[in-house]
Amino acid sequence: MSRSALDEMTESGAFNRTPSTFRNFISKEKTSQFPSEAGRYHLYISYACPWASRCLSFLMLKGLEKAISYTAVQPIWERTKQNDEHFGWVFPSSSTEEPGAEPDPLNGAKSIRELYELASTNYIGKYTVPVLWDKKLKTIVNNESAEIIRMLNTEFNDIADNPTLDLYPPHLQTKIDEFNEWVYDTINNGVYKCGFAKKQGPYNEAVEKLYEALDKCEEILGKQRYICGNTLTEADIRLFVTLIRFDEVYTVHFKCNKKLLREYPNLFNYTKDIFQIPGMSSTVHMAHIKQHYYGSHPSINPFGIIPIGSSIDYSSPHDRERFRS
Ligand SMILES: N[C@@H](CCC(=O)N[C@@H](CS)C(=O)NCC(=O)O)C(=O)O
Repeated sequence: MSRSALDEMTESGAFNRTPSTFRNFISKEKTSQFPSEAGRYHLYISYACPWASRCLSFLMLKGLEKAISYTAVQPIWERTKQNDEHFGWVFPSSSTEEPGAEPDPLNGAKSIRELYELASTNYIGKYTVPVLWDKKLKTIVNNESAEIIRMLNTEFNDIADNPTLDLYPPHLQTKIDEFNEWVYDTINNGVYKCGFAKKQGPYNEAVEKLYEALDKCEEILGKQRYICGNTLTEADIRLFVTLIRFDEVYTVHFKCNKKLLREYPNLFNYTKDIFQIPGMSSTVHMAHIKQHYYGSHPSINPFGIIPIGSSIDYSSPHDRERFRS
């Protein structure tokens, strides 16, 4: 079993992500094991992690900040125990140590690994974020972001400030699912396949598919404001979390350098458009993003140097209002 994403390799040197293990669902049904009560659940995230960031985006967009608390870990992986070699997400010892990161307010855990060990005594697998934690049963409800965002979208509407926003509306579900599957493989996970490849062949294959997919998105976004039409959906948030990291990190760290995001007019303006939706900018912590990737993968960046980057201002004007939404 892999202890970290950097070990998830096939024999041929390709990156192969393993599935998440805690897969329970929160439900608006009062009798369910995990009912959607205000104040009961906590989301552990890293601002660096695209998968965790999509959960935080849903929490913000749905107006659930008062109902579901959250804590961000330190951006750079550290040793999680003195007596073994595992490196992973850790909490700071005080809230002043690293702006944005906070100590664990619930369990006083030192690492995300400790939370997994509290939830299950025989857990073997990766200690990933996001973690959706139940304060009442003191356990992990779910650690799969694709499922967490679905729960946040529908199950908390009684206590959400923005209950009418539906990012997975019934009439678009098939389209969103199809799009997600393709974007996950080629773009969201595609950049990781480029970056973590240990052989030229798997890198070549991943990078070719990645740019084919970006070109296709660029074309779609030349005709409509969002990726599934003129309404914002889950598919946009899932795409956004990768795009916002592209020029600052993936281009250099993961060798996705055929073209920058800002060389794609539609994709670039679209990324700004989504960044400017109220609540979204607070989900993007570029300092954490850069520190994490450049500082946590010594086999890719042995000296941990953070390249200067271009400090793009995603809050600058965009041209997406030309489409009716
Ligand atoms: N399937 C998970 C993937 C989450 C994931 O891979 N998170 C990464 C950070 S971007 C992580 O925590 N990795 C820890 C490790 O590899 O040890 C989800 O989407 O929720």
